Amino acid sequence: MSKIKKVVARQVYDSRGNPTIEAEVFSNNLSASAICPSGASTGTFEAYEKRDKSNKKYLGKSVLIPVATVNKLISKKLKNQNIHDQERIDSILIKLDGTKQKTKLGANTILAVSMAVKKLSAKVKKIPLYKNFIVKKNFKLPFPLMNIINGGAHADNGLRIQEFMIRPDKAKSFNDAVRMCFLVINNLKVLLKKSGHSINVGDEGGFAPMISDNESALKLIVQAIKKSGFKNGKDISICLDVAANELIKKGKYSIHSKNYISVNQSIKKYLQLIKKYQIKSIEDPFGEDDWKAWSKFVNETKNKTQIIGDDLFVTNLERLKIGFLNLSANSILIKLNQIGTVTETLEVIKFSQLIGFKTIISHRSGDTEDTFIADLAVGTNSNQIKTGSLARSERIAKYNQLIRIEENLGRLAKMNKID
Ligand code: 2PG
Ligand code: MG
Repeated sequence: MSKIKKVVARQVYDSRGNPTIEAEVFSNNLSASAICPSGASTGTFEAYEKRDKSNKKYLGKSVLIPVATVNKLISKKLKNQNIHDQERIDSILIKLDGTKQKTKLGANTILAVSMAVKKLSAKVKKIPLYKNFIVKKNFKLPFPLMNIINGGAHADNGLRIQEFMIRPDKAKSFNDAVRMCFLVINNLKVLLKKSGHSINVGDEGGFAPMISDNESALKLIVQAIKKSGFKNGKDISICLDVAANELIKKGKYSIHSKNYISVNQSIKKYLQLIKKYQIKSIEDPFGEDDWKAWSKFVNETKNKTQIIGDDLFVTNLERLKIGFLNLSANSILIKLNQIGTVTETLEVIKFSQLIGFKTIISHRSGDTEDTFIADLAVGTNSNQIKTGSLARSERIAKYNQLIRIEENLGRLAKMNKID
């Protein structure tokens, strides 16, 4: 048995330049570290991200209290625990916190340790990280949901929808999937330049041109897909993350323009967009508490469009069960820091797959060089991964790791299935 010797934490920085926590777990002769990411469009029901609010030196954004919590408290509590007993270690962390949303220690504090434990366990076993989750054989590579235009809280261009993505449905391998997206992104760049738009990128590496209406963005993407020699809706599909939590006022939504309209009118407009632009997947089409609107929408799409709950489910089993009973969605976005431990994340993934919900592993808009989620996607046979554009190293790092995993699997490597 390999025992934990100590845990050390430090403050490092994320892709937005904000402080975040890195934990390093030590056994006798090995160590592994992990860094916690951070969101911008966060759901109310997410686990709590703890920062030193009163530390003016860091504008209240430092994580020196979480760092001290690991160094002084968590390290002692985890000493001599079996590095391979993730469930026990996570339950010690959960108990130590004792609150529903991990407000005492902070989900960021706990998660950095939890992920580092998983990584060290793989290192000790001398296996790649992706082989240390649920799947033991027949590993499948996820389809990338690649972000190509940023709006909403991830850019300052006034676009209502937060993420415009492409999914290379006809890709034969992960390498091929990235190549297909690479072509579309490069063609989109040319189109943007030609039409006088900026090619600057947003938080997740997608372009952030000064376009404020959704349909103009969609039209550009359709053109780029065509220019790349692909069929929209067949070879490559357009997918959206609306992040509608940011666009709600008194039960009405300003998704489709600055005007607030009813749920029914919003659904009608969605259905038109789905048809016109062959949209295959929509994440967070309505607010995090608007269960009825979600159910109505799923029903109206005849369950043919992938409807993903992000802020709705917040990787939380209780909320997922409500969504399942009400048929509010058919897929779930998985973000480790929404719930705070690896064990709880795996429980949610297992349950989702049991009830037939697709699992889509996701980065955060404030991410880091940590590639844990790439391995998690393969190690759970998750159908898709959402990890930004082919720009910004914190996003590319995940794609590159998936390319390495595909190579590591060799002839056994298979893509997941998009139906
Ligand atoms: C989302 C995520 C990631 P954030 O809404 O799905 O793309 O954004 O991390 O800002 O919540
Ligand atoms: Mg989202």
